[in-house]
Amino acid sequence: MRFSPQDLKDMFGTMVLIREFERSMIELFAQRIRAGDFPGALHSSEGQEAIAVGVMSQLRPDDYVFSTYRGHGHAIAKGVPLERVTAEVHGRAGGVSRGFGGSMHLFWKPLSFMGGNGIVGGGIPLALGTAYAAVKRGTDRVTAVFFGDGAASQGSFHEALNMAALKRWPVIFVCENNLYAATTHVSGNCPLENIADRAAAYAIPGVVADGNDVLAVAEAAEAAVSRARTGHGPTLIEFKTYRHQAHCMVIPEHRPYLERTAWHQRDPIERFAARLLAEGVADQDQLAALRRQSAARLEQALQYMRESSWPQPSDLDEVLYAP
Ligand SMILES: Cc1ncc(C[n+]2csc(CCOP(=O)(O)OP(=O)(O)O)c2C)c(N)n1
Ligand SMILES: [Mg+2]
Repeated sequence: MRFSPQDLKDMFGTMVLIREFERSMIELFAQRIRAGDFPGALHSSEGQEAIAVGVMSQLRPDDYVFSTYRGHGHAIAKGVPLERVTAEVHGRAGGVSRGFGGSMHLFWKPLSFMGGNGIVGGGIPLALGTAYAAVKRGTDRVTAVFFGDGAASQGSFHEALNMAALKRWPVIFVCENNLYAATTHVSGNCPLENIADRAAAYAIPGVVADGNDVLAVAEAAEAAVSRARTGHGPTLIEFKTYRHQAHCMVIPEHRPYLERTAWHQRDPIERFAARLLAEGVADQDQLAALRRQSAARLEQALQYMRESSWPQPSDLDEVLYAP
């Protein structure tokens, strides 16, 4: 795996952009809720930025990605236009789904971003569809599907792993194990220490990696993508991570204070910054400039969102039915 200094700086900038985006969305949603305008649910991926950026660093623009309801980072890292993502989260007509989808339903066909899903584990079986289509059409496009630790105890997960393994379909199953499914600790729904150990039941590789280290994520993804692309079938990767925010804005924080502070010490952005400095890839001034650039980029997108109109009921047909 080789990254140029510019690649590494771009990855850092994208991680910062995702974090700025998530923080800004929480703030804007809170303002709207206070004003009596309920904008829907919001699930922040703050703390999990390294997984989105590391996995996408190994995918081509034409590789398929299935996301979750915690998917802002996946969309941004895949390269979905930030203006359109921002507008969608706020239900504006300029959004990727014309404002009818909101935070959990970001789709962008030009980059094969196959969308979020409000159903826990809902994207997992869908990923088999694009993987099968890629094989049928004789292409080498791979499919990556993201899901949580809770989703890995859904029936859909087991059926999909079984079938993808049997058919050797090109799927990368990306489990973001942030230790909790809403308020349930992972030990309350999985009897194994590692979710990745479930791969053994389907005779495919099961890999555990540090989800707060973007380079470790990229390395694990690289091996899985290469396997999938060369016809050797699926891989299950479990990334250990932690979300910085509560499950969503309407469920109060319940996780132990000491656990949260311990994980904050392993923040993926600060760790990556320290590494870039230690390896001489960037100095403090350059990192500060990258942070400012990401903030400015977000400001541009927020401006687009504010100027975007609201969707009209008459536009519904167009978004519901294919031409
Ligand atoms: C089929 C289904 N069951 C329950 C829910 C309610 N629900 C929404 S998020 C969530 C937790 C899922 O946790 P996990 O898969 O670990 O993902 P995370 O939220 O941690 O990213 C639950 C139970 C749902 N949306 N869909
Ligand atoms: Mg979880």
